[in-house]
Amino acid sequence: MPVATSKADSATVLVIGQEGHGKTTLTAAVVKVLSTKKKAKATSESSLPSDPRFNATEVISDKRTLTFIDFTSQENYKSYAEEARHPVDIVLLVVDIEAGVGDETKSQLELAKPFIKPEGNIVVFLNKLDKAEDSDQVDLIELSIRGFFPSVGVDSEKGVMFRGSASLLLDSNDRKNQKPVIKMMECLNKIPVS
Ligand SMILES: Nc1nc2c(ncn2[C@@H]2O[C@H](COP(=O)(O)OP(=O)(O)OP(=O)(O)O)[C@@H](O)[C@H]2O)c(=O)[nH]1
Ligand SMILES: [Mg+2]
Repeated sequence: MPVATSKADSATVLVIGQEGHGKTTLTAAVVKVLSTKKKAKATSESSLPSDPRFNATEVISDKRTLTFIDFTSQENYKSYAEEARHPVDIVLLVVDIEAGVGDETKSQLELAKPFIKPEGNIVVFLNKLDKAEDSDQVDLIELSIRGFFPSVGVDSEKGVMFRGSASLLLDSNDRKNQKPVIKMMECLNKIPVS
């Protein structure tokens, strides 16, 4: 399998979001989807220095090596973000659409401000779609998240949003559940890194 080797071919993905919104489940869903593809492999070993504040999952494909950083607690995310000296290429915000968004979602994004680029290296996964009442509800949540973007220096129309259910993907092999995560991975493989 050809493996990405140059700097431009690797990207660190900071997985953020409120407690219980599905960050760890989504990371596991990514690993599940890619393990079924011959051109990718996932490993819990990463090139990042080991840090007890997060678990790093490296997803290696012929497109790019993506390292997902999944914090073990909100306090650990806060302390990591406040140091603001870590190489982060993409910010992945996970939002539970049943719980919705509020000031806490805004604070999550504001903590990530040192890593957010005006070009829009933000990707949002609107999770727990199985619990959505209807698509209008999800549209509203998407709009409110976009409303927070200017406070972190990004135009509200930038950033890419996906809608899906990480736990449904983990619990079944229905390809319909995999689609949003596959699309999100395609997006993460294309966002420019410097
Ligand atoms: N219904 C439903 N439940 C989900 C989905 N994704 C995750 N969950 C559940 O939500 C709960 C929290 O998921 P986690 O992945 O642990 O959330 P987290 O953001 O990593 O939580 P912390 O690390 O504690 O902040 C678990 O019980 C998951 O099974 C989903 O798409 N639908
Ligand atoms: Mg977690």
